[in-house]
Order: sequence, then C-alpha cells, then structure tokens
Amino acid sequence: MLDRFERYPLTFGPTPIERLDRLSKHLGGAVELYAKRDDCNSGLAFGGNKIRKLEYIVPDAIASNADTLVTIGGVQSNHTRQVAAVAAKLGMKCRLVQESWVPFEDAVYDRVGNILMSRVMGAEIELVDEGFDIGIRESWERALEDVKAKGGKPYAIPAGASVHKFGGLGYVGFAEEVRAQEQELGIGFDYIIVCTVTGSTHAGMLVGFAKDGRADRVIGIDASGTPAQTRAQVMDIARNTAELVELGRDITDDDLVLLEDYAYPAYGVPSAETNDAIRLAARTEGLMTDPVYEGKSMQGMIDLVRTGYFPAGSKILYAHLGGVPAINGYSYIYRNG
Ligand code: 5PA
Repeated sequence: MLDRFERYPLTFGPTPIERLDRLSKHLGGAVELYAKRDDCNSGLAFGGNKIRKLEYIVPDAIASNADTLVTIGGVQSNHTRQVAAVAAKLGMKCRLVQESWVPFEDAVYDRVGNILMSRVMGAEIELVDEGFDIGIRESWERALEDVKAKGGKPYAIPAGASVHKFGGLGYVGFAEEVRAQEQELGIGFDYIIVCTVTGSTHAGMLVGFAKDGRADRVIGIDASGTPAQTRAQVMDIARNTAELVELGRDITDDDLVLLEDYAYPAYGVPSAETNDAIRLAARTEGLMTDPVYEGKSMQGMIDLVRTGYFPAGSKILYAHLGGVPAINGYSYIYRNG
C-alpha cells in the first residue's frame, strides 16, 4: 500500500511480536494476548510510535530545505522527545512548544523523563501555560513565525505528527507488517488494541487493516478525555490517508471503534485502575507501560478481557507504542511500587 511513498529509515526494522502468556493465564486463559513492541522500534532516544510516523514525514522535511523541526506537545510529551531525536540524527535544529496539558503536580515533572532527554539532545524548549487541546495551536504557529523571523527555515510538525498530510502512513505500514508476521507465525489476530489521542496511529491502522476487512477490529482506547474531538480527528486522518494510499473504498463511521471508558480522571492523570493495570503487566510480563497512554490502553484491554468483550479463543494484539520515560514524572505514585 505504501510503495509510492518515500521512507527515511529511522527504525530497526519490523518490531517483534511477543506472546503474553502469563498475563493471558492470569486473566483466565480464555483469550491469547500478544504485544507488538513498537516501544522497541528504534535507537533514537527510546523510540515509540512517532518514529514510525516520522519515517514518512522526514523526506518531505528534507525536500523543503528546512533547518528546524518545530512541534508541540505537553510537558512530558513523547512526541516532542522523538522529534528532538530525529532532528539531532538529521543534523537539524529543533524547536519545541510544551504546553501544560496535564493537571498533575510532581516536584520534578518538568525536569525528568522526556523533557530531560529533549534538552540533552539540544532542542530549544518553550514552556507555555495552556491546557490540553489536540488541535492546531496558536503557540505552535507563533513558534513557526519566530523561527522565520530569526532567519531559520522551519518545518511544521503538528501535535503527535497527526494532522500532517503523511501522518497516517506509518501505521498503514504497521498493518502491512502485522500481515506479513501473521503469515510467518501462522496465526491471525482477531483484535488489535491501540491507545488513541491525536489520532494518526489509530487512523493509519484503520486504513491498513481495512484492506483485509479488519478496520473495526482495531479497538481504540481513548486516552484524550476529549473523545468527540479525537473521534473526528481520527476520521479525518483516516479518510485522507485512505485516499492517499488509494484504498479503493470509503471509510465510514462504523469502521471506527473508540472506547471512552478508560481516559478518566483526565488526560495525563492515571486512575487507580490504570495504576493497577500498569503493575499487573509489569509483574506478570516485565512489560512497562506509562500512566498517560499505554497504561490506559492496558487497563482497557484487561477490563475488556475480564468483562467478556472478546469471544473465547480470540487472539488479541496489544500495540505497545512506547512512552515509558514519562513515568519518571509520576514518581510519587509509584514510590512503593
Ligand atoms: C501517544 C501520543 P496518537 O496521538 O497517534 O493517537 O497516539 C497516542 C499515543 N501512546 C499512544 C503513546 C506512548 C503516545 O506517546 N503522544 C502524544 C505526545 O505528545 O507524546 C501525541 C500526544
């Protein structure tokens, strides 16, 4: 589906698929859980889902002769850390706008984890006192203008590398990769679990799995807490991406499954149940997840297994999209494990 698009390699190659036998057994053994380890996809500052997206965006950035990548996220954004790493790898400058998206106070929240690494990698960081919003932000537009005013050539990457013309392609590639691995392993996945916020991860998967009739088997777990906006953004990106890759059919509302029950109490703030899920995956599988994104999709998957959402015998693929560095900003919660 992606042959026509230029890809700048930033990942190690196809990511491993791992059986989660102990977690499956712990949950009753009626379904088989697997994880696809996109958290281990690259050597670029711990990698994660944005690296896969950026492989299809970087050729456009290079062609534009830009010298500065400009993007936006919350204080503990994984996306901004991955853009900082890619800029360093390409020899470009990086300008990051980091807004106060998360109502969570930890003494070192803006000193550790993702933002620490972005600083070490040389990104210029501006902290902005604005709340959560996945849309196009004024602060980001101001940063783009500022780079220009200072004689630089900015390249604009929106939040999560999502609302970019090529933002959905990386996760179309994920679906193709899973199909090839299914052939090799001689199995087929009935469901794919994905954490959804700015939308292009889910949208890309939706288009990629639409090709073999599994669009609605991609189960999005909303972690934004603003699901109407996220749903609309996923649909927009999925439609644009379907057109780009010439899928040959329309994407309809029925294709999109986005479960809203696990984002509470707010974006970036874990519930007691999220923390229990993080501990369970860590203690049964040595699989670390974070309190903002993957802990919530882990919580969702565990709850759906427990409540019988998946028929017995289902094979379920949990897409691990990275994000663990942010857990350092939540040290007080886990001070006793
Ligand atoms: C993020 C996003 P989408 O934004 O493509 O829907 O992906 C959700 C997601 N898992 C899932 C992890 C580990 C993520 O980092 N992170 C954002 C960030 O700024 O880091 C874009 C919000």
